[in-house]
Amino acid sequence: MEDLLKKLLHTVEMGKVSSKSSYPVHLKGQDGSYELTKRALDSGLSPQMILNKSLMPAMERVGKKFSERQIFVPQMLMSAKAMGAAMVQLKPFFTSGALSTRGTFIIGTVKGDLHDIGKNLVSMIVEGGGWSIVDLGVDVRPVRFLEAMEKYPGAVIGLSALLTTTLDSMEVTVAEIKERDGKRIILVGGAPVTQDFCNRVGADFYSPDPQNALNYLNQMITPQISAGI
Ligand code: B1M
Repeated sequence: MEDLLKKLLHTVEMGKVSSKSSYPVHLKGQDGSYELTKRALDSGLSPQMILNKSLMPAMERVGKKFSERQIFVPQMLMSAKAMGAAMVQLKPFFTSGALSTRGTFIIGTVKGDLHDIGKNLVSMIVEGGGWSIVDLGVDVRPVRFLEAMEKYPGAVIGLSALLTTTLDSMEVTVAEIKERDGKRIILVGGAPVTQDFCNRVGADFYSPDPQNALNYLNQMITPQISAGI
């Protein structure tokens, strides 16, 4: 089991998507993250363990190597693709429990930011917790959040950002949403986001990870459920 998790970590770090992909050359013909994740699930490893022991550490390593200029954007992109292929296998495990809709969650990565792996994880886990997801994608201009909030009254809005430079964009988005509807609940997250930032820009909740985001959403509706609303 331990070997399989290590192999998957290495495979994502190297950017090997599936057995058919020819990149990277030294792993040609071998299984990619798509097959290895399936094998890990088939052998009884939990999706959470696969995320914690292989996929997230792989992204950490990729980020570190990028900072140290050992790799460049194309390699980082291939690792992201390998991570995405692994997430395709994990998705049914996170989302299959959703029988009822507790509410609607609009989520997107803010303008200028193309990172979507964290956002997709949050979507999967919140969806698995029984929420309907409206995923606006990446590089989302504030006006698109405003359009979505008109279309889904009462929906909670989630903003993701991975770049320190797009924190400004998140701040503008929060301001525009609050200007349109001061009561609209906004949840913010992503690596450079902090509780201080959340407080400063006037968002309602900061979550460092998907599970906290789901807990917050669920505790928000609990009083309504217990009041029979
Ligand atoms: Co980018 N990148 N990248 N990148 N990239 C980082 C973020 C970076 C830290 C790498 C580094 O230098 N060490 C760095 C940012 C530095 C900074 O701003 N401080 C960086 C940079 C510089 C860049 C470019 C500028 C590089 C360039 O072009 N020169 C460029 C920017 C493009 C753009 O967005 N405009 C760029 C591009 C890319 C790729 C496209 C190649 C690719 C993204 C592909 C994709 O997402 N489809 C990529 C990748 C893969 C990374 C790293 C390696 C991995 C990111 C990731 O997916 N992590 C990243 C380094 C790192 O994170 N260690 C890096 C795994 C993911 C599960 O974690 O997204 O943090 P994360 O999400 C977490 C939490 O943050 C939280 O939950 C998730 C699960 O725990 N969370 C939320 C996230 N959103 C949330 C929302 C919530 C709640 C919680 O509520 C709404």
